[in-house]
Amino acid sequence: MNAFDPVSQDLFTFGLWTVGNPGRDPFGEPVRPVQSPDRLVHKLAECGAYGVNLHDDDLVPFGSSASERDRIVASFKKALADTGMKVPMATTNLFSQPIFKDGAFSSNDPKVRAFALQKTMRAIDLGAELGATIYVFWGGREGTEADACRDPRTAIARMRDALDFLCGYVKEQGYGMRFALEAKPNEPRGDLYLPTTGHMLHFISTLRNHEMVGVNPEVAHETMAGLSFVHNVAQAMERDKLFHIDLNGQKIGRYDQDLRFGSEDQKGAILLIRLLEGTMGGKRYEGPRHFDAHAYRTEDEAGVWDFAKGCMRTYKILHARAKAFDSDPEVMALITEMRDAQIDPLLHGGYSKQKAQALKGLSIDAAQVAKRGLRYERLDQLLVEHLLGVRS
Ligand code: GCO
Ligand code: MN
Ligand code: MN
Repeated sequence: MNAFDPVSQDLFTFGLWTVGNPGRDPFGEPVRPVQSPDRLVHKLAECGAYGVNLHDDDLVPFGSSASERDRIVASFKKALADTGMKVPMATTNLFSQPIFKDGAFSSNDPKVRAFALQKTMRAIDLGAELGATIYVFWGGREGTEADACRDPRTAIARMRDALDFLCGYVKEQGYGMRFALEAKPNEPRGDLYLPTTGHMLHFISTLRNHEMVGVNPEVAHETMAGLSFVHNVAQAMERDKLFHIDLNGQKIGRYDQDLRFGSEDQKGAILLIRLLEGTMGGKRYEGPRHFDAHAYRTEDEAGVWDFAKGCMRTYKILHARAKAFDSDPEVMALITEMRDAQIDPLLHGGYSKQKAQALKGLSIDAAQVAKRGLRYERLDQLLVEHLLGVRS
């Protein structure tokens, strides 16, 4: 066993839809056979994962009878018990079925909105039965191409109605679940409502039960929007709103690639891990490290497990590199917080008349302050050298 081989305590999770992805894309047919959920659980456990997440339809095919559902769920529970695998997160598929072609919660048709609520309540029940404590909402089809079809304010208000209702449902059932909202700027719709984590954070603050709702940011999605993923995650963490995370890899300016974690933008990935693991200081993220990615379409089944192990190993390797970076004395000296006993107290704790007077009275030599070189070239080079493994 190698130090970077994953173990259950690392809290790595995969969606059934990720390692179960048969490689279908808009231009081509599947390239791999579909694996049963039970087999995926066994294989993930062998790879060292902690758990598995699912959409309702990943486990119980859409349209199954009640008895089929119970048989499938019982067999899946046995696979979980046999392997010790957990289901920390569950979600609803509100995008595959034709009824959701123009959205689910935001649809103009009340029947579609009711169907979406019905399907989500049942999927929440399934998640609760499997022990999930996080419930993700990704509005796959909540968007438009023909924007004149509805007032976007109405779409947002409908999504609020749905979430207010479902929070109430979870509370009444006593499930103790928390919701995590996942943003994406586009794909499969031309434009999706609430396109980034920042939009979600504001939307959450308008919900009746905002304390039980946080975010599930995804590397690929913020990168598609051209944003810094680490800044988005940090904004959520700063308010204890990072309830879940979707890790993967993505090139900027592309479709949603969902590549193996760390296969692109390794610098972004190490900065993210410094934040999540707290190697840079501050509170650590304690939730599951979930990979929402899939193997290249070139792969057979063996390649899928290479992919899964790769995601987890890269995470652990980058974690080790992040620790080394943050305990490097030269790095620590470069990023030591500057202190000023006279000024610091004036900058915290909000407004007071005295502070305003004191601030106005300070004499600061702007030209002198501006002269100082900040040595960020050296700092960033150190980060690159740690990343490349030439400094330990
Ligand atoms: C995507 C999304 C999905 C969601 C998943 C769980 O772009 O396809 O990232 O993979 O994360 O549906 O909500
Ligand atoms: Mn995702
Ligand atoms: Mn995605």
